[in-house]
Amino acid sequence: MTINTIATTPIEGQKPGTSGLRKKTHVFKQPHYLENFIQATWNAIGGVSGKTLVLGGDGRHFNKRAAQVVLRMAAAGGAKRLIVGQDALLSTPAASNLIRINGADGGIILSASHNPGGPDEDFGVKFNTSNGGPAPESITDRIFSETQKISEYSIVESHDVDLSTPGTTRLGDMQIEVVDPVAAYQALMEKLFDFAKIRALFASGFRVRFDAMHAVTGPYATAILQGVLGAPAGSVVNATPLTDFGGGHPDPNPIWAKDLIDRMMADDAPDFGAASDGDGDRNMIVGRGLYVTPSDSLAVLAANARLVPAYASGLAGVARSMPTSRAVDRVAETLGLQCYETPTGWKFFGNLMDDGRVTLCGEESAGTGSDHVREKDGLWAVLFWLNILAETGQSVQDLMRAHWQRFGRNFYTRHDYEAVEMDKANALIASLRARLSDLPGQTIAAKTVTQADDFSYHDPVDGSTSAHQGIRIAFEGGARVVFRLSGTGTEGATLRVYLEDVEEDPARIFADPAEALAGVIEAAQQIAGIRSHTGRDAPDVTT
Ligand code: G16
Repeated sequence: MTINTIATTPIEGQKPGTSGLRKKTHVFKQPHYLENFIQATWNAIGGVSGKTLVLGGDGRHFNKRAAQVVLRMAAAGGAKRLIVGQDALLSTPAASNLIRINGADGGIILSASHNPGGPDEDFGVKFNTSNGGPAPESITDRIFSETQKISEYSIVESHDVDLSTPGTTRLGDMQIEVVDPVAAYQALMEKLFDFAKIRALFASGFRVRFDAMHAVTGPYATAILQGVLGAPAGSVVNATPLTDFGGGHPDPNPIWAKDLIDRMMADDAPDFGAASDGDGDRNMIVGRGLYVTPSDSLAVLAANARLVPAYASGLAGVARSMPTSRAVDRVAETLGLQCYETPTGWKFFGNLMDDGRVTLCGEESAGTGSDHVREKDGLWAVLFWLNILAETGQSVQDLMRAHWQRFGRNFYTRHDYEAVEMDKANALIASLRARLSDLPGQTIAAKTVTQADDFSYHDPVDGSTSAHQGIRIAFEGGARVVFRLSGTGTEGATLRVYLEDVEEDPARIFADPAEALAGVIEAAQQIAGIRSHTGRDAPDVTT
């Protein structure tokens, strides 16, 4: 085996964001770009000599090529064993599971998640640690610092390794195991849920439509929903992973999964609709005639967890990211559970789960998960819902209505202003920050501010602090707005405005969300001066 040591120089901008390093694909294809980042990752974790790694990706353009580079660099670094999904495919939760069940030291996931794919779109690389979860900030900071001082990388000279068939092979001293991407994940789901009940639900004529959005969950959903659980053929649509996701955004929300929403709002809609994203960690849940917000979905799973075999003995606690609505807080309070509020980014849940403090976690950005892996998990959320529906015999509509009647309702929406010039977005946030201490007591658009701060998170497990995680403004009566800049975009800045209002009056809990939120939307506009700062009259995406 010949190991080449290649001289290189630092490349600017290799700072991992909310979830790994995401850039335009052509940026990743530049000479040394991917190699520098992978070598910096190896350097940041003390090398990979003698280690076991997991590798896979969401199948987007450049996935297969990048996987070959990672394989050769893992072998050059002296890795002992590398477990890779067939055709270099693995959903993010499946990769997390493989890391955990194989006692691997970590893994590389090639994905830009819900961002579009293709030569002119996005690519990404994430590093997960031995608990199966996204690397915490302490490690991503180290990776970034290594990218700034890198001078060489090592790579084995070899032909492409054949990843098209499961089996074992070698690259130099490194053993490569090509595995079926679905098998271990499917086995895990069978342990968590009552498959017999869900099978009986489908056998009774219950209809589901799962939109895989031409992304990685296609094979998983087809094998589990249609293969094992007996949903009729055709229940899983857009099921073949494509390198450009069919030209769409593989982002399961009412905008990018509009086709599913339209079908679920039709008179002959199926009983249950769901979608997942590029790498299979996000989910969208839709009932007949009703879209369930991710925040509500988390609350419903928490409230009904005892109906599911894996969680029948109760939850240790729950967690949500700060901008996620406080619907789950109400459930936690009623059930006597501890509820944690973390910054945006799944990596912040890892410590809480490892420490046994929480079982369920969720985010407004369509992510829900539990301690079965250390990533959010799209298909898991769908099976969780199906298990609850099978157990209760209720429709999604009935379940949601009963939930709001019991716990009250947190109306919620998110407005995204995309590709805003970076300096304008920064100026908007800086201006809000400068006024935080003046805001409490002020009445803006008929809403009185009770509290305003820049969220800072103190991790109760490792004692670390993550500051400047978003501007929170709370109003009398329970409404809230949060402003933050996305950490996953690849073009300019994305301003996210998270809007929430609370309704406890049973006579008003079925109101139209747009009407219920009109007041807080106006207050947010006036407080932040979105129009004057960005020149935008309306958000690009409302979810
Ligand atoms: C990633 C992270 C999530 C985060 C989301 C949005 O999701 O894993 O934790 O909530 O991005 O982050 P931001 O608001 O910074 O864009 P995914 O599905 O893209 O990996």
